[in-house]
Order: sequence, then structure tokens, then C-alpha cells
Amino acid sequence: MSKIVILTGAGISAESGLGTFRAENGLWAQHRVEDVATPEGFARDPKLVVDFYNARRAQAADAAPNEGHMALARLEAEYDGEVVLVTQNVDDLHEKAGMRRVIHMHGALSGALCGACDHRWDAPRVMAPGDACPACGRGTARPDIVWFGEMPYHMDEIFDHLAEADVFAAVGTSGNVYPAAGFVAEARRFGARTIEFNLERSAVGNLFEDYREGSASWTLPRWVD
Ligand code: BJW
Repeated sequence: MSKIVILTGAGISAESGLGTFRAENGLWAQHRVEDVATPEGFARDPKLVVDFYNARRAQAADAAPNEGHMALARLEAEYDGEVVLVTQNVDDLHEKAGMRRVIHMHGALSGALCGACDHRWDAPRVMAPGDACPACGRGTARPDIVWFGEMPYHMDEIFDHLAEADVFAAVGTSGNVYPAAGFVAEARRFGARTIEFNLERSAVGNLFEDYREGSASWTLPRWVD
């Protein structure tokens, strides 16, 4: 059975109104990455970090999937092989589009995590800094998000899928953040055909054999249908 592994990044959600990170007016132009996306930043100023993710959770709750998300959900439903979707995104737009199997390697806005005992639970719509862990009562809640310096989730499973991939596609990701940026090299090492969907070539764009330039809501339906 043939296997397609797809990696998505912030670009696929851009046309749903969610900001990307590295664009001129992107999230990192408005916030210092060290302040809001590192464990050290959270230790220094938990309120700043919790507020940053509360705002993004509220924005994501109001967002709707676009034609790019819908095309990938159709691919999963109709392809007669296996489709594995790995996303770096913390929104739930793939799920809202009807995708059944989504691997969130950088966590999810919908989750809360205890810094002391690793217990996970559904985040309230508005988290408060200092919310107590419902399991151990010792630790405090943090967003269940993978920050710089932390180990992304499901890595063993992802590398197993990459080793079995017949096709590897990356959609709307700048190729600046590892280990995700290394997936194309890994998939190629095991013989996958590789294809990039983006508005412009990513930082690892030279490693892809095929390239579809344009917005994901335009290129993905044409690839899938
Ligand atoms: C469109 C579009 C449209 C726009 N249509 N396209 C070398 C090797 C390994 C690790 C490192 C290394 N060097 C340094 C590291 C450490 C570090 C890292 O990579 N740093 C770099 C800055 C160099 N990595 C880590 O710390 C990671 N952990 C780790 O490595 O653990 C050890 C380990 C090693 C080896 C194996 C396994 C583990 C953790 C990284 C955590 C990233 N966290 C963030 C924030 C949290 C999530 C959140 O708040 O949302 O995740 S950072 C941010 O970047 C976010 C994103 O998921 C991630 C990627 O960004 P993305 O999605 O690519 O967005 P943009 O904005 O960069 O790009 C958007 C793209 O879309 C652009 O290309 C546009 O052109 C395009 N686009 N509109 C199509 N309509």
C-alpha cells in the first residue's frame, strides 16, 4: 500500500486568518520568540506567555478551514493508500476540515500541561497564570505547546512514517525550524518522492524534487483532485 506523508506549517492556515511566524508582520515581528516560545520565557513571565496563547486560542476558535485544509481531508478520505498528516500547527483547522488522523508535533492550543507531573487536560478557553494542576495539585498549568529547546511530540512515530513514505509533501512551512525542516532529507534517504507547496522556496527548498508555487488553497486542490 502506498503511503503519503504530509507536513504542514503556518502557511496553510494563513488564508484562514491565522498569522504565520516569520512574515514581515508575522508573530515574531510582534513578540520576541525568547519571551513567548521558550521554557525560560514562561518561567520569567508566565502571564505574558499565557496571554499570548489565550489570544491565539480565541483567534483559532473563530477561524474556519480553507480550501487547502479541505483538499487534504478529501485526500485522506479518498486515497486508496495511507495518508499521514504531521502538522507543526497548534490550531485545529485540519480537524475542523474533517481530517481524522492528525499528528500535532508542536502540541495544540486546546491542551494544558502540568509542568511538574506532565498530566495533560483540555485547556479552558482562557487560561490563567498559576492555574493548578487537577491531577497532582503541586504544579501549575502551561499551554501544551512545544517550545524551543523542548522535544517535539511523536518523533519515533513520525520517523517511522518517513522511512515508509512513497511521497513526502511539505506545505506552507519555511524550513527554518528543526527537526521538521530535516524531514525532507530523511524521507529522501528512504526513497520518497518529495514535493513542496509554498508561496516561495523554503530554506530547504533545494532538497525537494518537485515544487508547486502558490497559495495552499489554490495548489492543494489541484494536486489532490
Ligand atoms: C504559504 C502561504 C500560503 C504563507 N500558502 N504557503 C538543528 C537540528 C535540530 C534542532 C536544531 C538545530 N538547530 C537549532 C535547533 C533547535 C531548534 C531550532 O530549530 N531552531 C531554529 C531556529 C534553528 N529546534 C527546537 O528547539 C525544537 N526541538 C528540538 O530540536 O529538540 C531536539 C531534537 C533534535 C532532533 C530530533 C528531535 C528533537 C523545538 C521547536 C519548537 C518550535 N516551536 C514553535 C512555537 C511553538 C508553537 C506555536 O506557538 O505555534 O513552533 S516556533 C514556530 O516555528 C512554531 C512553528 O510550528 C514553527 C515552524 O514555523 P512554520 O510553520 O514554518 O511558519 P513560518 O512562519 O516560518 O513559515 C510560513 C511559511 O508559509 C513560509 O514559507 C511562507 O512562504 C508560507 N506561506 N502563506 C502556502 N497561503
